[in-house]
Amino acid sequence: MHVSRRPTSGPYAIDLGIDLLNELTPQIIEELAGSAVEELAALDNLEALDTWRVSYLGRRGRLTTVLRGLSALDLEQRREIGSLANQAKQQLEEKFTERTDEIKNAALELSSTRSDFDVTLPGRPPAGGRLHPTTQIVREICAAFVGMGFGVVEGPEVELDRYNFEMLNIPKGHPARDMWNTLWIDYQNEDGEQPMLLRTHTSPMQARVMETRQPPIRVVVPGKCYRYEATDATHEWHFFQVEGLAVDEGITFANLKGTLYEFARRMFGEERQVRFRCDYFPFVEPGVDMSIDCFACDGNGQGCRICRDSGWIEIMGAGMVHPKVLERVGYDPQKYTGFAFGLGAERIAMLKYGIDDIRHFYANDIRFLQQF
Ligand code: FA5
Repeated sequence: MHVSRRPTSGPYAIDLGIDLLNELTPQIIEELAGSAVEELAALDNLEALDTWRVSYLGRRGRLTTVLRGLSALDLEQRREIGSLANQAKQQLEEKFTERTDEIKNAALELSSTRSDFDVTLPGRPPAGGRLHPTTQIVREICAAFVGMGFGVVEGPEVELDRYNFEMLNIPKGHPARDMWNTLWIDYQNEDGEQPMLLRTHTSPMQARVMETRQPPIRVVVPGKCYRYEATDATHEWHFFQVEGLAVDEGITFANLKGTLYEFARRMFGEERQVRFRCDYFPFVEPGVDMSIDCFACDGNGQGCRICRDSGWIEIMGAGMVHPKVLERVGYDPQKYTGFAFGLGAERIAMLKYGIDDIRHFYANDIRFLQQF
């Protein structure tokens, strides 16, 4: 007889208690299948059925082991025993499916005869998770700008004073620092300075992006910000902003207005009107705040809770990038100009969905969250 390269001891021989090369006969396969079918008929629950399946048909099951051992036999034996073993496998699989159905049906019949069990009741749907409303609105805002050719970048939440303030034309001791109530990181460098903080806005990414790229630049930066402030209906101590920055040759205030107007239409509808008013941020000149006409009262204002009778709702700060900011990152302000803007994501969601208190976002009340 042809002697195979396959081991005749090891897992194969141990599982079946025979030497596969010399003792595997058609009779052994018939006996194996016969005892498997007998065992199966005696089983009465799904757990036991699964154990049976693993022990005969599983990866290390007895019949699988026989099938694996076939390659050790010579051609003639392999043909004869192989065909028998495959038939046995098919038979066991069919019997297994039959017995599973029988047991399941029996369980169903039993339960339908019990008076406290109504088989016609609908099942309980599994509780599916979903994205937090802030995540949803941040993605929606970014998608609106991506549709206008902006890329998306992200930056660190623990930031350096240098980027949060100094590179943005706000040196140490400048009164404008009071516009951002800052949470400082409890760490001093060797000069006794406290240089790290939780970023108060996403504007530090303006400098970080410009330092590492050359114009043309068009990016939006979503991210979390932190401020040391008392909370109320429109203020959280942690919230999301989306920053925007565009720098190139020949960018004008008209580009800023056009881009933000288009954004307002994409977020709040085709009919929206926008209003720009002068505002002050040390890193832009001129600086503006942008409002949209109130969609709740259609801009007429009277008795409107959403816009507090004004007809307008402020949604962001913006402006033309200050020449000093461009200089600090090594750009020539004679050659390049740009615009920047920063909006509060939760405030946009509040306007869009009529949410009356920003504190709902992070109170973790499932009744609020599951509405989105
Ligand atoms: C800024 O943070 C500037 N960095 C925005 C900017 C960027 C101006 C680029 C010019 C150019 P301000 O502090 O106003 O500005 O915040 C911007 C937006 O963040 C606000 O309009 C508001 O929507 C949101 N925001 C500010 N503080 C809070 C707060 N405590 N809770 C929730 N949202 C806030």
